[in-house]
Amino acid sequence: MRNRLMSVAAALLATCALAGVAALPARGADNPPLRDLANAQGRYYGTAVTASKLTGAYGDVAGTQFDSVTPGNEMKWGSVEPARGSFNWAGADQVVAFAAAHGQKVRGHTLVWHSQLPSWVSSGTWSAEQLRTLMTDHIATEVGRYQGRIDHWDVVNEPFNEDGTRRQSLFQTTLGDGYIADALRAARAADPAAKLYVNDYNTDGTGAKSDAMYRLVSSLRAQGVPIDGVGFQAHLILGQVPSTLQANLRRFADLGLDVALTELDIRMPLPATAAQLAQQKEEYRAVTAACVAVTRCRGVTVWGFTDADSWIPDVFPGQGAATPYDENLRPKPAYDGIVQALGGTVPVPTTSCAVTYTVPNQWTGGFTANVVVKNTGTTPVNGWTVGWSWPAGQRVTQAWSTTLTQSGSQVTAANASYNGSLPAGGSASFGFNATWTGTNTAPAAFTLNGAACAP
Ligand code: 9MR
Repeated sequence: MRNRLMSVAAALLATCALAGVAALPARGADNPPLRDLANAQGRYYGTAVTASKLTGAYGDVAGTQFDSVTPGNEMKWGSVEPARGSFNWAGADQVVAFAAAHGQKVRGHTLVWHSQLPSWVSSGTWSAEQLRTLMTDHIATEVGRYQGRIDHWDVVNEPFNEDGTRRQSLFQTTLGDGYIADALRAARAADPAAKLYVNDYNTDGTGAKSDAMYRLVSSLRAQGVPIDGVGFQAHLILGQVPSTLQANLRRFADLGLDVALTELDIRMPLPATAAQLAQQKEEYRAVTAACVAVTRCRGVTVWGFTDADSWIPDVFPGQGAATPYDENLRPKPAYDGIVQALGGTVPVPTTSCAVTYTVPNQWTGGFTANVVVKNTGTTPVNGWTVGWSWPAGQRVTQAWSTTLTQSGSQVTAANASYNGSLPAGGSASFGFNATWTGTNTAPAAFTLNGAACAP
């Protein structure tokens, strides 16, 4: 049944005085720091740090935004005992003192690892008994030194190959499978309060390597070996975040173990484009949200918070931009993604526009709408998309003077070839037919080129 001509069923005029996004507060400026947002979710948010940089702006961000720090290199065996019996604790001490001064947890990283060993260990010739004693003495010395001051220890790092077999490290080849249990027992003896983890990369989603970790920690638990948690490094690639991440964390948590994302970064080819950084935001959001969704996920650590202090460009030439802050310590879109996953809100960019949405015709099950978008700013807009969300299940069936796409309730109308330019004060119109049921409530707000039309 065709019914009345509706005058202006809904007219929305939104204007704002200032063009573009320049009037917004800087990203992150008006939010609580990540650590507060994370704490409200019962999580920590941490970062790897470089001890020698913990002053000035770098130190400010590290100390205010994060409530856990991991020394990127300073606690590795090669750093703390470069020559046998000759110790250098300066960097490790600095990180632990920084954490104490800023009310932060510390992830101790890492005690037993095939890499960054001092050459006197890696190139020595050892019997099993000799190496086991060296390993357990090393653990006793380092864990003992910081007893009571380290919350989580990555006791064993990267024990697996990609196919789930054991990595043929010095420890594995000399001591056999049992070295992991021995290391965990030595760590427990040296600091009974610290949470003891096994940590690896490419175990973030399900697969052969993750299954191997699952079997390992299940069997350690069954044997009563002291293990508290599993660390998932999460060195990820843009566009390749494992879809099974959350389910994978959950299956480990279901063993009665803590889990944590311990070295998160998301790398991309350089130079980074706005579209890549926007995708990275969504991926940081999703990864952080996976930890929030799993009760026993204790927290997330990013592997360096700034692109200026990331290992990626050195190891993957031509790639980078992997962290939530740029090289000048400005928060990137990824930062907003983390904020959103932790339940915070991010400022919505606004632009100078007015959108009028009228419904001249409505009948049972259908309606016609006209939309006029006006550039109320002082800068010409060349090429536009107008976006809105429909609150009541409406669906477009046909459109004119625009290319219109709908995904769920989300509608995006792009300019046609002939109406794409909006000079200052200029406008364009388009229209469509759509279906409706229940109520035909008009959209509450519109965007122009992704930014809200706001007064
Ligand atoms: O960030 C660390 C970098 O500065 C070192 O050069 C590198 C040497 O291997 O180790 C980096 O940290 C690694 C971490 O200790 C274990 N997981 C992989 C990390 C990136 O290589």
